[in-house]
Amino acid sequence: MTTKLFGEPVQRREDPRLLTGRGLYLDDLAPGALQAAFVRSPHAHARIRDIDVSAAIEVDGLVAIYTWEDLPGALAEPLPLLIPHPALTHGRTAYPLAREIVRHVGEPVVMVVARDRYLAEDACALIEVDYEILKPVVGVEEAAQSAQLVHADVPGNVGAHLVQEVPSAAGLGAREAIDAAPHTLAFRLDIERSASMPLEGRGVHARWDADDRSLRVHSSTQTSTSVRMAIAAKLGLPLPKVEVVAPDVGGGFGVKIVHPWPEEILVPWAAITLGQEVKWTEDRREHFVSSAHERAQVQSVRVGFDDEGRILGLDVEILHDHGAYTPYGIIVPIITSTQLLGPYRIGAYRVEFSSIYTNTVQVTPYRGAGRPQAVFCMERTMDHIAEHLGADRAAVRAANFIQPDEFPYDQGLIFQDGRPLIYDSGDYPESLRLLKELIGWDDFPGLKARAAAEGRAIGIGIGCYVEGTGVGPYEGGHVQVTSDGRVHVSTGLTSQGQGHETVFAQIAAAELGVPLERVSVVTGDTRRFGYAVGTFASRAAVMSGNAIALACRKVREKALRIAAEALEADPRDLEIVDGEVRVVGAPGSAIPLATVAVLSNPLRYAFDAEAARATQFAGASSFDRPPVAEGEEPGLEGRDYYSPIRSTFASGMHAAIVETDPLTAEIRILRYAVVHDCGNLINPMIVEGQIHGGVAQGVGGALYEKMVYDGHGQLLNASFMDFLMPYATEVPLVETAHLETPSPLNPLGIKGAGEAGVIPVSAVIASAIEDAEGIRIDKMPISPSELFDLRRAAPGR
Ligand code: MCN
Repeated sequence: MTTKLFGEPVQRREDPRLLTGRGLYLDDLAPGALQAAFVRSPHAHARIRDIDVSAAIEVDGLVAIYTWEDLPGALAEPLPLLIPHPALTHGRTAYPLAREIVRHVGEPVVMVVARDRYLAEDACALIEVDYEILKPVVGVEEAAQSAQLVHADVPGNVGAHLVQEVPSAAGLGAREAIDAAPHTLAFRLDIERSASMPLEGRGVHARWDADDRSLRVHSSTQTSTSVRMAIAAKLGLPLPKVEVVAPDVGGGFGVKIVHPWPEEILVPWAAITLGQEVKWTEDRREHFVSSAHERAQVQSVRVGFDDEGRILGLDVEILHDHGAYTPYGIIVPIITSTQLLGPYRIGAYRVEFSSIYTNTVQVTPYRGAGRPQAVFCMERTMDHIAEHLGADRAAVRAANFIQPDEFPYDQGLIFQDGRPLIYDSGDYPESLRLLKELIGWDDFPGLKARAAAEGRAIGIGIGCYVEGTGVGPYEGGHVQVTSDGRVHVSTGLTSQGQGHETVFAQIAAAELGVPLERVSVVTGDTRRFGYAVGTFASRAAVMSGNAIALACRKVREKALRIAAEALEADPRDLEIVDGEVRVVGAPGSAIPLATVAVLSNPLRYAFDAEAARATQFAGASSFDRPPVAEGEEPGLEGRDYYSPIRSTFASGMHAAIVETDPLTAEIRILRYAVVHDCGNLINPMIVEGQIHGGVAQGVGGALYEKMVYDGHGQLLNASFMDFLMPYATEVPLVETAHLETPSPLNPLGIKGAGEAGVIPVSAVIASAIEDAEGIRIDKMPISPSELFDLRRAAPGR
């Protein structure tokens, strides 16, 4: 690296555009397009007997009505199951429009296209669907025991069942190790159902070019290349004839990785069929009942430990509520079950999960993806052990830590990518030291006693986690220097607010030795970069960051080769500084990168008079240009891919101080501290922003956000009037410290950061409330009224 840009808190260059209303989101596009709307099931489980559209077709401005019967070829088949797994013996996905049976409230049944959304909604309201109501199955424990089936051919509603077991060094199974341990505990931990709530919902717009027979799609997606492949496959189009662009995306948080969403293939199909532009923008109610939820797990723990709190055996059984379908496989419970061990060396471990269908909205990854549940499980276990032993909660954790000299550390499990789960680097004791210092852990008992003397109840909580980030299989980067000296970077993955325009420019500017202002970045546009996986699993920095760095290194080498010839120097004696290739130690001997770009492409002399004069080609015909050197390609550009051998493991520790109101049981977070390690930081300010945003989401998950279903499968709080989220007033100031243990697995030494903030928050807040109240908190989120009830039920209160 030649400049200091890497690691600097550079201001986000996308912010002036996004914060002054100049962002271009899906609904800003094509205002004149036809609009789609959907009739969605009002029942959680029903058979469709008949669909009567006779009244709807009278609506003035109606263009088309489609049901499943109208869908051709592959479009009429169930949506793809994106991540199959051998344990998912009964994976099921929905049809784009319901075929005969609906399995949750909100499932799309009819698509209507009209001149505008109002008319489309009017027509939807006039469509009569005759349903035979079937008994729904709601609640994961009920579904696991019910004779009533969500899918008639899935016995016991069990989609998947998986057991992983790692015996102790002495060969004891987890259950044997627990039985032989000096202390044992058993308890149950629940996390309720929640969901990502990006400001902008899903949305898609499609335009068919009948002359070129090509399709241009905009989608508010986290995976534009995969959406493109799905559309091409489902609509039978050649891949090069389909382009997908993610415009500015107003948040995704996981829900926009599912692909294709039914609307993402139905709207393009309607655009082709009608020969007109068609658009659909999700409304908030649709987001609640027709996208995806997460969390929703019941976890039963048995643990055996010694007098120091070291865990000798851990046995966890998980009931995972999958909702009605499994489009994203069983990635959530797999992540919970494999990431549960956190920063700890556990004697023997056994985890078993069953993934259960219910007549509710499907469950797919939401920021953190199974890890908040895992951390809640492990960190509550640590607290229970500490309480049992009368030990300090931080000390119990420290007694179990993997030590810095033990990396790479093999947890003996198979990770979500099918590879062994091996931690690459970290320093957990140092993280804990930093955290204790930051929050004032050792001074807290004094603070608590003083508060108690004033009649105030305060408590401190702690939570640690390890997070697999930067999962493969690959990501790519393309870098081009043009003859004006500008650097154009593109990568196929998309951005939803993470600041990629800034960080990828920082990487390119640092690698190429050019000023940051000269670098522009394009993401999520299949016209610019066709091969990509997408933005999820905190992978963009590791994957595209390294791919872009590798592409820059190719470009740099080429620039040095070309400049060496022009400067009559050895490439090894050259450096690039401030956009100039210089002979080291002889600053007068230099050539701008812009000129190197001209030299790289003989035809450029025709368009760059100065370069032509300087190189004696002024006035020469286009055939008189010098040849491209053997083995080179014209142009100063390069493309490279990064494909990791396995995931990197970021880590962190959070602590919070809360106060609970003695009368109203209101819970206030007084302080929140984070120590975070995502390897080398590209931009510490952006990482802090990501962490703060994650903590805010975590506070929502800990204290406010839960989906409330009734026994009929109706979501009772499907609006922002009833689904509580924290405002800025409820989110504490987050005090952050960074630790940088570089990953040895990738050239930039990076680990991911995008989900970290949300992961331990429920565990930390539960720990702090428990400390303040002396009452067990084994279920999250917790509201004041629930805390009030717990107080009343607590013995002696
Ligand atoms: N970064 C860095 N140095 C590191 C690691 C990361 O400077 N060592 C920077 C990255 O360059 C990037 C940001 O931090 O700008 C997050 O990087 P990364 O961890 O790679 O995460 P992704 O970019 O892949 O983003 C995905 C992640 C996930 S999985 C969810 S969910 C999520 C999140 O990011 N959704 C978000 N953050 C979000 N932020 C916003 N505003 N909106 C969302 O929908």
